[in-house]
Amino acid sequence: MPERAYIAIGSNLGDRHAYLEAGLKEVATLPGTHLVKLSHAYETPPMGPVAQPDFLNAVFAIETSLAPEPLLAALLATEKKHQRQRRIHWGPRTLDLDLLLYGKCVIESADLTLPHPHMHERSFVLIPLCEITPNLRHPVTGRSFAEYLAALNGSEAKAVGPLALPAIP
Ligand code: PH2
Ligand code: MG
Ligand code: MG
Repeated sequence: MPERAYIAIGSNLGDRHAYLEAGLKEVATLPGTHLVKLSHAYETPPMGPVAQPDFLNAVFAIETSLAPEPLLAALLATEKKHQRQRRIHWGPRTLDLDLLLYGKCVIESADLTLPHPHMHERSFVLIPLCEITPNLRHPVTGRSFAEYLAALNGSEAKAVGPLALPAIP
């Protein structure tokens, strides 16, 4: 049975818009996969301890018949293809693809934690997520992501326009 998965995409190096569109297209055209929802791109100040350029962030939903682990492997392979280098933890990156949710799956393995353990703390994830699915709830806590977003203060993110949709084959 295909499942709906939510993915956060981000970039803060080089042509950020082009990296987001390339990453989106590659994920949306994986085998057994299609795009169902896509947020605007948002310009967001860097969160965390590393001083670095502003990010472009977005969230999209796919329907996929890939299982969570092969989907994660495909996301990491796509990051790698786009010159993603893992030198600084939480440092600048050309392309970041984070698996947020896979249906209502709860997984805690060495490589994969679902739901994403920090998604409900990050306005750069919650703002685009709530744009595309305002009523979605956290599968473990049952709390809506809109409530998590409302509880954050200083949630700064500016919508900076649409991303080009990949051609649907
Ligand atoms: N990603 C990080 C660290 N900080 N800040 C913003 N605004 N957007 C991100 O995607 C982001 C971040 C590590 O993945
Ligand atoms: Mg990541
Ligand atoms: Mg990330």
